[in-house]
This record gives sequence, C-alpha cells and structure tokens, in this order.
Amino acid sequence: MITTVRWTVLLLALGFCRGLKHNYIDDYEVVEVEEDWDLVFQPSEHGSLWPLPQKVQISDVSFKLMSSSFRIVDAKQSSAGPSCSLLQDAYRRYYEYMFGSAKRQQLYKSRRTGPTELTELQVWITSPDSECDGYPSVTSVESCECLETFSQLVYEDEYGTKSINSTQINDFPRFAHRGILLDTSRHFLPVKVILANLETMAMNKINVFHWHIVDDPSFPYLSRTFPQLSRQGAYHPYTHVYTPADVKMVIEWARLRGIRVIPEFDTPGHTQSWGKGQADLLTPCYSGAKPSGTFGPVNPILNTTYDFMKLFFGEISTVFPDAYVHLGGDEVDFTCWKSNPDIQKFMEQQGFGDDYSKLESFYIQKCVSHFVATKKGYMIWQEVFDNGVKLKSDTVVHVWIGGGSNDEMSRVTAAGYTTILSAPWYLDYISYAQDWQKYYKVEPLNFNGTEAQKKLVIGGEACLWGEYVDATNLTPRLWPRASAVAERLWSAKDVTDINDAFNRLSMHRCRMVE
Ligand code: CP6
Repeated sequence: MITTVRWTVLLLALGFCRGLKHNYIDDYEVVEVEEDWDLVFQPSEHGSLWPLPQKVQISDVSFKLMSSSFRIVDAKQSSAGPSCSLLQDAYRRYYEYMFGSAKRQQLYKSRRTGPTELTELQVWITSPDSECDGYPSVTSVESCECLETFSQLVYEDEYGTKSINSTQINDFPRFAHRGILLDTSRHFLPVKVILANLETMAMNKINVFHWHIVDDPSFPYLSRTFPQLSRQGAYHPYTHVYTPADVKMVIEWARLRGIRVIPEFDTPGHTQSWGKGQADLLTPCYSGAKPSGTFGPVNPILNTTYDFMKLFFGEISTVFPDAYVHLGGDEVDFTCWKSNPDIQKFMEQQGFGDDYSKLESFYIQKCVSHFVATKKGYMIWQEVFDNGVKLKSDTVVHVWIGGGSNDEMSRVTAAGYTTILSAPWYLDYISYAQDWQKYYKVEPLNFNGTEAQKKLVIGGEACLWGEYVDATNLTPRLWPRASAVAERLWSAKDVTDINDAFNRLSMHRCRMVE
C-alpha cells in the first residue's frame, strides 16, 4: 500500500522521530521526558487518513486510477452543476493533486481502461441550495469534504501507478469551528505564505482562519477609510501591508477551500500601532502631573474614540464577508489608565471606584452596542466575559487561559454563551520532541457541565502567535503540530489511539511536505 518513494521519505522522517529517551534542562531543572514520543512507524489499517473519518472501512479490493481516463464529475442527480465554479475548481485542484500537472497525462493517452480501473468519481451534492457562490459559515454542511478524503486514499506503487481501495466512509465533523490563529502583526507574513498555509489547513479540514491581523507592533491592514493607520503603523507602508486586493485574494482562496476568514481587530489593549496613524485614539500616560509621552490602551473617555470605531468597524464589516468579527478585548494593562488624571476623574464620575475592569467593560459595552449596526456577530477573548460585559446571546467567547480542562468553559457555557477553546493549543509554545501528542490528548468537553452546556462548545483554535514566527519558520512550526488539533476537533471522541495517530500522521506529514 505504500510506495517506495514514500517509504524513503518516511524513514528519513523517522530518523528524527525515533531516538532516545533522555533528560533535558528546562528552567535549570532536570526534567524527565514522559511523553511516549519514541513511537515506531507501522502502517495503519486506516491508511494515511487524517483527520480520521467518523466511520471508515477500507477493504482489500483495489482499483487502478489512470490520469488519462480518470475524471471527477458532477453526479447526474447532483443539485450543483457546471455553473458551480467552487466545485469545478476543487475537481481541477484535486485532480492535479492526485496526478500532478497536466503534461504527465499525455504519456498514457492511448491506454484502454481495464475492469479493475476506477474511471469516475461522481460528486453528488444533495442539499437543495448549494453554497457555490456564498461563503462558508458555522452552519455549512461539511459531511462532504470528500474530495480531500478521496485523495488521501489514493496511493502509488513503485512504478508510479495510482490505486485506491474500495472504502466505505460516513463522515462529518465533531465540532463546527476548527480554526487556526495566525498573527501578522508581530511579523508580517507575505500573502503567498498565508495562501500556502490555507492550502494546508484544507488538507487538515480546518475551516476557520482566525486572522490576528494587527496588534501592538504593526498595523499591516490597509484601511480605505483610514489609510494613515497602515501608512504610519505598518512595518513598511507599501511592502508590509495587506491591500484591499490582498485581503480579497486571501478570502477567496479560503472560500474555495471551505475556510472562513475571521479577522481580529483587538481593542482596547494591544493597540500601540493604531496610535501612530490616529491622533488621540490612545490614552496619554502620565508620569506624576505631566504626560510622559507614552501611550496606553484606547482612550475610553472620548467621544471621538467611538466615532472612529464606528467608521472603522463599519468598513471591516463590509470587507470581511464572514458573519463574525473577533473584537479581542484581552490583556488590558491598566497602568496607563490609572496614571491619567482625566481618566481618574471619569472613573469618579461614573462611580467605578478603583475597578478599572469596569472602565474596560464600559468601553467594550459601547463598542459592541455600536457594532450591532453592522449586523455581524462577534467573538471576544474570555476577559470580556469575565468582566461581566453584557453580550449578544450569539457571542462566541474565546477561552485562552488555563491550559487543559478548565473551569472557564464551565462558567462561560453555564452563562449560555457559545465558546471555543484555545487554552491547551498555544502552538507558539515550543518544547522538545513530539509535543503534538500533548495537543492530541486534549478532550475539549472535559469540564463540569450539563449536556446542554457541552453543546455550546462549537470547537477550538490552535494559536500561533507571531513573536518568534515569520515566513521562514511558520510552516514547520505549525505543521504537523496543528494537525493534532485538527483531528481532535474533527474525529469522534473515542479516536484516541496515539499509536494509530502516529502512524497516520507520519504519512500525512509526508503528504503535506509533498
Ligand atoms: N497577543 C495577544 C498575544 C497573546 C494574547 N493576545 C498571548 C498571551 C499569552 C501567551 C501567548 C499569547 N501574544 N493580542 C492573548 C490572547 Cl502565552
């Protein structure tokens, strides 16, 4: 079932994977490595499928696939036809993915088809209103990510002949929201790097690209309404920005692969770069009685702040088609607010006492109430919920603090909010050896709560923050580590066999490298 070529690649990879259990130094302490990471590759009964389908039965009956005769076509009964460019594009992509570029096809042009040859993959879309021209959403029917699965079943012998075994599959995702966060502020990521990783996300059936597009260090988003934000706030005003055309390209590339793009414009903290192009947006910090010349979070006491946010998020809601925008709200540092006499006065007037989280809530509350006009839903980091902000009932609370199973999930779902989990999946944290196993072993519903509460967990996201990641190391840091999260969020709860996962993941990794 496995080609010589693949075996060669695998053995090379295994050279790294195998090795010795030993001690290493971590924070000046000798730590015993406990992960069972020295697994030895054996072919899995599930081939190289990743993430594992809900139900799969691979038989011994195999069929040959010839590039000259094999076609992916619409089934006669399909509700989607040739006008569905999304599907036609996927057929072309997966054909090339399985057989390589068009030139090689010519070689076998005259071959006749044989009895054990598979000549057609018929794609039968049964939902009446197919989502060809629309954008994917949290309610999209995904039971047919079948082209990816089909292509993963195709294997090659040593002469390059492709085959596929007769296989029964019934598949659907366990969680609807399966995301990856990329951070384009700490380091700018060229569009082609983003596109390449969207392609890899599709190979892992990841369906949300959480685009943490701006933050303290830089503002690469080119706003039509406020072009000075990136002109002043980007690392470079022309080369390190995402133009409206770039953003469109990313969104369309993602759409064709069934991936939603959820942008995050994080406020009121993490906004240093916004202040460079927008006067009076940030709070002036004080040193004693005088402004120190430095700035803190967004200034929550000025009307001009809210006028700006209304216009800015008005633009964002038209540029990004997804039904959700991430409004951030994490890690607000109160030091600067505390130092500013105007803010102190405002706190007194409002009766907030010394509780600056009330001021933060005041700001977010005003923002979200303006945001309602955009008719979009919003996601927020967990602090916003923790601070007691009144949120729309369809708000998604993003849990990121506390590692593995944690009480925050209980609290958020007890309050009736939908939630996604990132706390155990911080891929910017690196450690020795196969840490994918740590991500793989997470059970997202492992918290105290009723069945109704568990239903509110719509998925999770692997976060790759960009402090130490740029175009040179992003791909190897993300893959195959994020694949572990992808399978946890797609496959059935009882898919926990680490050996089987290792065997499939080894081959899946080779496929991604290819
Ligand atoms: N940037 C932003 C970050 C982080 C967060 N928000 C972050 C915090 C702690 C760790 C990793 C990343 N770099 N905007 C928190 C959501 Cl360990």
